[in-house]
Amino acid sequence: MHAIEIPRSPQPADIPSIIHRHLTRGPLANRVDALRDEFQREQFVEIPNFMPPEVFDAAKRDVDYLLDTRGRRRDLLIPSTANTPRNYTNVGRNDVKACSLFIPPIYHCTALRKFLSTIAGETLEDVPFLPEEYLISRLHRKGDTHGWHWDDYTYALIWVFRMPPAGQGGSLEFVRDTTWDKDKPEVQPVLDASVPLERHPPVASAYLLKADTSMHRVSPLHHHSERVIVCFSFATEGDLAKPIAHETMELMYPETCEEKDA
Ligand SMILES: O=C(O)CCC(=O)C(=O)O
Ligand SMILES: [Fe+2]
Repeated sequence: MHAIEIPRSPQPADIPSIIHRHLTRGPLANRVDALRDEFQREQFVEIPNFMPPEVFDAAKRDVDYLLDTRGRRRDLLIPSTANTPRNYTNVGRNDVKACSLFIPPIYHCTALRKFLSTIAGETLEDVPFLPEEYLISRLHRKGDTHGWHWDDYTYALIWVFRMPPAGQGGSLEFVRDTTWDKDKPEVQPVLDASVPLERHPPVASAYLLKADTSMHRVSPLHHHSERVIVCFSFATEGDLAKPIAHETMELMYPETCEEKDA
């Protein structure tokens, strides 16, 4: 008789070694060149089974708990992105930092950074503005959307926890190689000149996007449903060398931007 191995919940302190093993010896290890090539071509790449199932499950418990206890509804138009809408519920970085056991160590995991930096072709750094490190977002009502915008920092990694079926909204749409003039944001001219690409990454995948030069949005939900993600932001050396203003964040998360580090 063989003993049955019961998978135990991971401990937060084990996260670096679990991720290191997953990325160097798991199914993603021999896909890194293909992921890099696709990212270099598309400025977007989907990473299937981003984490081992036990890490996904543990992080999902954190995410659901935080949305239940700390989620805040946002319904805003953002002037610096040509008044595009933000309609969703989210949890800001300080609440995630204070209450999530798993998301902060994933953000800071060296093995993950190395993996993503190989795909990006340059080193991914911590963002210097703490409110942008990571946050949770939940679109749930009919019409909920994260409207057209660019990100303040170069790279966004989005980890998908819940997703409506394809064709019902909640998809990423993006137009690569576009620039954000914060004083004169040209959203409509970009849409008039190009057809956005659409992607619908499945639950448990993540995607990496060149988010400062890809105008992007999450398409409005067709019906009441659930789309839950964690967004991690990363800077480049170039970002760190120039002043970056954070007007969108200051409108979206005034409480996180005013608080000191949690
Ligand atoms: O939810 C997504 O897929 C994208 C989120 C995003 O663009 C952002 O948080 O800046
Ligand atoms: Fe974004």
